Amino acid sequence: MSDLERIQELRKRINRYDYEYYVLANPSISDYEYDQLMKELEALEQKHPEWITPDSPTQRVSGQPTGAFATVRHRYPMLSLANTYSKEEFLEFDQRVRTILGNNDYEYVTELKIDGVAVSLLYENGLFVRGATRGDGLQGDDITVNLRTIRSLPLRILEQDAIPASFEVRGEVYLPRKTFEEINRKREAEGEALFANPRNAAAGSLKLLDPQEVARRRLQLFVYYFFSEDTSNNPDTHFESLKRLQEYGFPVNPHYSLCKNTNEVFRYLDEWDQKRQNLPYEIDGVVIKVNSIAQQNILGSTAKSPRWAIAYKFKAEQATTRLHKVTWQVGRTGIVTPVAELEPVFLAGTTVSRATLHNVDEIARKDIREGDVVRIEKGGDIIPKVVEVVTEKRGKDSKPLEIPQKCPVCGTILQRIEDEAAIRCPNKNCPEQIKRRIEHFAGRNAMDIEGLGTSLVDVLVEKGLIRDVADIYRLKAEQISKLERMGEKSADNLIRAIERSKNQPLHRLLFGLGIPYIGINSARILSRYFKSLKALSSAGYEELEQIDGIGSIMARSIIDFFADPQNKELIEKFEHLGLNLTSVEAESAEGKLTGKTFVLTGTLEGMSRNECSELIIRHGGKVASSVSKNTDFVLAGENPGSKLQKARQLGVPVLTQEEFLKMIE
Ligand code: 1X8
Repeated sequence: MSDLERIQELRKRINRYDYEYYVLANPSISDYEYDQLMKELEALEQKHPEWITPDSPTQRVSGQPTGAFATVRHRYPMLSLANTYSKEEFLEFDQRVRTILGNNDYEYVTELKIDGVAVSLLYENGLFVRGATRGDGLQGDDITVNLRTIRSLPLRILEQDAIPASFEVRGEVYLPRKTFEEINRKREAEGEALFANPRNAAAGSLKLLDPQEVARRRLQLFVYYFFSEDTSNNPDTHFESLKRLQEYGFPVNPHYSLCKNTNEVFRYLDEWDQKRQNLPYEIDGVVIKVNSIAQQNILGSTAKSPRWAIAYKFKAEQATTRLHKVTWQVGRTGIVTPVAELEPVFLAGTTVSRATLHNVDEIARKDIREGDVVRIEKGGDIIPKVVEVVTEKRGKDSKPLEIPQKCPVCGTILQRIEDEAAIRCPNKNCPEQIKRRIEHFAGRNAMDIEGLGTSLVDVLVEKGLIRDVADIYRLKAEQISKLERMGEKSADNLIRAIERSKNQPLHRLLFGLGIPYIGINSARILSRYFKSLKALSSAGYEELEQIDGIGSIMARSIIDFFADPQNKELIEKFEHLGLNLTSVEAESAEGKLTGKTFVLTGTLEGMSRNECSELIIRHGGKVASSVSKNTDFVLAGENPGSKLQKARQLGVPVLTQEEFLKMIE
């Protein structure tokens, strides 16, 4: 067999195994055998780079980060669906269908409505050639490189007798709940803003400009439409379309059902309203489609949506309660956020007494007032939100809510931030900002001072015992033990925790400073590069910006931070107080793990990934965020992610936590 023939055979087999693994969740070969095939293919492609084709399984993550996405025009407009929220409304839809068709002779297909991001996928001669977002329905963004990273998306469809020369598939890219939670956990650890729900996270991921980064998000796909201009061989019904998509190797959500009448549709709706909590991904309703394609064509579409399909949306769980008061919270960066103080009410498993009101625009739009009865819900968001005011229950003397002009804590005139609907207290010395900055500094991912939480920070600042983060290190046990609910023992413990924190590695201190846009990872990069706080504080913009992983916004933010005299002074105080201001990494680089690069995946027992990274670095090793040929070991905990798969493909040794701990014993 020639190399070319072998390459072709390997690709076909690996694509088949990917399909079994990612679409059917039913692999037929061992990981080891898979790895051997992949390695062989990689070696052959290295020998003959001119034969690398886009459908090769080695090419899922390819290409350099793009500057922006090209705009593409959809062949057929991507319509949205009309929504209904009740069975009565569905019956009205059914009545319209019956009137237009002039008979009772039709069936429906019901499918789950995936709460994700709609995409269009184009295949030519069986090959995935282009993928796009919906955009405005007529044209969207070309996100082909990002879609290729989705392992269940066929780069080439499974072998068929006859395939149309060209066809389009539509579907929904989504994030399973678990993956979403992992992403948010990681973001929280790195001090990045959390995604409100899996859909936002999926949308944000698809818009990333670096396919490597997209691959790490582990997006998934379900497809639900098939279009082809080759009408000779097209399916007659939507049901057959779904079957065909499955035969082609696409991931089709398995819970679709053929319904002969509206009662069967209702049964499906009730069933999934019940069962949806147990699905590993979020759905926001059910899509109901007329099954026959000929009948779909008779029904046609309006400018906005087809007349042969409708979305039945589930209601988010809601409750009504009284809004006693709106409080305005000042964060560590000065942003002032409205919070609704509610009469406690039970909702979706927990008692709720506060809800976010987002920002001032939101309050104006909903005309929310103190004393109102409001409807709240727990949607995909972590914190419940106020949906609307029950205006019928509003008292006669109710007055519109006043938006504060001054900071509720320090009285400084608030500033409106353009484009963000946010208001901000510009006074960096606002007591509330000071408190929240100190709390952040003492936090788990920063200096990790155990016992110095929200309420103690509040008391210490209010009593004038601390005014900035440096003051923490001047506290005396006698001062603390006198405070309410603090004894000598807890005071001693706190002093010891404070003392210990002086030796925290530089990147934790850097992160703790709360420089805007600097998360724990960028703090690590800076620490490794500059090796001392002094060196970082005197770095110029050009030098900062050229560092791998530090962008121009971060560079600007760092410059601004260290230009502030108060922050300059802070560094001097740290020095006098004996805090560690240098990176010890360089000196301690001799250890059992010297020269070894690790990648962590999954949940570890008894330590966070962050703690584990520090352990590796302390022993002279390095930690990278993605698996490559330069990775020496992948350390896999519980529920490892795609990094494990990648490690296997590249033949990188995978360690259990136990094996890893033995290495550094
Ligand atoms: C949107 C969605 C559709 C389906 C599932 N999830 C969605 N989010 C489906 O048809 N199974 S159809 C659709 C649309 O046409 N806008």
